[in-house]
Amino acid sequence: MYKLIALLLLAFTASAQMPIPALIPAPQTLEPGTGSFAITAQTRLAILTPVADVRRMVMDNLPGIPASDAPKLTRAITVRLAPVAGIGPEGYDLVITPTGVTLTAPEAAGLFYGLQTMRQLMPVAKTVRGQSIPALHIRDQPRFGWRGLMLDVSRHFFDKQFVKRYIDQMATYKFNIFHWHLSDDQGWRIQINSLPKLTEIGAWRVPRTGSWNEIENPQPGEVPSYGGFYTQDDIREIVQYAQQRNITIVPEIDMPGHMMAAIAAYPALTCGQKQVLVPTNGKFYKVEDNTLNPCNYGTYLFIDKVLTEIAQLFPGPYIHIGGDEAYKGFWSGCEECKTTMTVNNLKTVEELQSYFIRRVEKIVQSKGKKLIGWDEILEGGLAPNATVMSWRGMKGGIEAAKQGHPVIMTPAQFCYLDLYQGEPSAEPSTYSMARLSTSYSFEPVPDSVRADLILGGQGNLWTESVPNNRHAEYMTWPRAFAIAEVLWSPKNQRNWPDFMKRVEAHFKRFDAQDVNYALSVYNPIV
Ligand code: TNX
Repeated sequence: MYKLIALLLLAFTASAQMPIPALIPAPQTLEPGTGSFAITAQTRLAILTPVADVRRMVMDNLPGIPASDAPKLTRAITVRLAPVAGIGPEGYDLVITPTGVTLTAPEAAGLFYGLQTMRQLMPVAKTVRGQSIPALHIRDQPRFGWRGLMLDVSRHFFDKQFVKRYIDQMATYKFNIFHWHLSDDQGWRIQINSLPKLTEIGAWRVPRTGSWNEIENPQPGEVPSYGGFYTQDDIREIVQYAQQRNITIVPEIDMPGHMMAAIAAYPALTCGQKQVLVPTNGKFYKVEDNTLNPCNYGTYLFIDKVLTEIAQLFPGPYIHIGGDEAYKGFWSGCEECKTTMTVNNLKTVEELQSYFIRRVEKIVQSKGKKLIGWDEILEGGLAPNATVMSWRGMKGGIEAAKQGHPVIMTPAQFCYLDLYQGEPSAEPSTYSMARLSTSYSFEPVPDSVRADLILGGQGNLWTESVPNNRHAEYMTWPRAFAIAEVLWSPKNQRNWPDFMKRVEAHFKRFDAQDVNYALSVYNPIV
């Protein structure tokens, strides 16, 4: 009798409709099935590809389930590399029934994302075995090929372990670009063997009080007390770590402005050749001290050396050269620049900046890479093959697309992760506002431009006021959930109330993983 009841109960749970799972980003299509698939000690992985890297990737993402090459497996999780009609390289098809799971994708990237979806279907637990996943059929692929997050490691340094953890979180939410802002005024963070002072001097700063004058005149006995950098071995390790998670790293070396750390190490890079120190965050420093001299051959030799090593370290196709907020006014008072402008018939400092970026583009291309810059590189004329990252709203991106250039949309009001996300008096100090609901309403493709030129978008975490790991996570999540969904899921499926329910479920996952996030979404603006 009891056996019969138990059997009936089992049959009932197996056939009951499970709730629609809280997936972020939402998949392209999801048809709920009946019942669920239980992962038991008997479950085996049938990986139908001989490619060793792919087999390892599958096993890493479903740890504890043994792979088997036995020809007839029952109740198996079958993973196949095979074409699926209508599904591109990052897409996948996932069928879950009570008797088996089949994940099919045309490429390893799609399998990886199918596995991320499977992991999200499981409540967070240390082991995969023992979990049940709901029966369903998902066909999924991203809306955009560029789904990025940017981390500024100059204004505050984030170590290798943190960067890997950040990359893990990104991969879970199907981001595929990690834009690594490796240099800025407040610190140079990547070892360059041919220019050792960049990290011996440029990676370290002395906290100061007072005005910029004191920064120019160091006091004897002061020692650097804040800083850090990645060795080239660290970089190679992180590049490989990201590659295993379908994440391409886009390194950024910001020039000609935002260069004070490099200038502190090599003062000859500026017109005045003045000795400066690596500045601290929030302290006054003269911006004209942070700008390279675009009119001296030595500057281009320096850039060539840096980009030679950058190109060797990062296998991805792009190098980001910054280009934002350069203090160009200073150049018109520089004797060398007066000559350069006359000889090259450059009428304005904007044209001089464009001359600089064009020369840098030639260097980037000589290393086999493509140039990306912030939207200021439009001023004075775009370099011929540049990709533009639009941050001052969408207008720079629209203008670049009209000129036929590829664009990444990252307008500050939707995509900046360093801004307030709730009532400022209840939040860590920063400036301006980007609510979760605002980030969720971001639409990367404006009317009036060729949609194929909009590669995608990204969230940017600037860290002037983000001093540590927990704070970086707090600023990133949940806004990066919204950006992940904007960049992956179909536009017409966006649904704020449903998204908020799923955000709640993912907060619980983060609690279990000890990842920090902001609850400020509940915090009304007064
Ligand atoms: C502008 S966005 C900057 C950064 C700052 C950021 C602060 C951009 C290309 N430049 O240098 O960190 O604002 O939100």
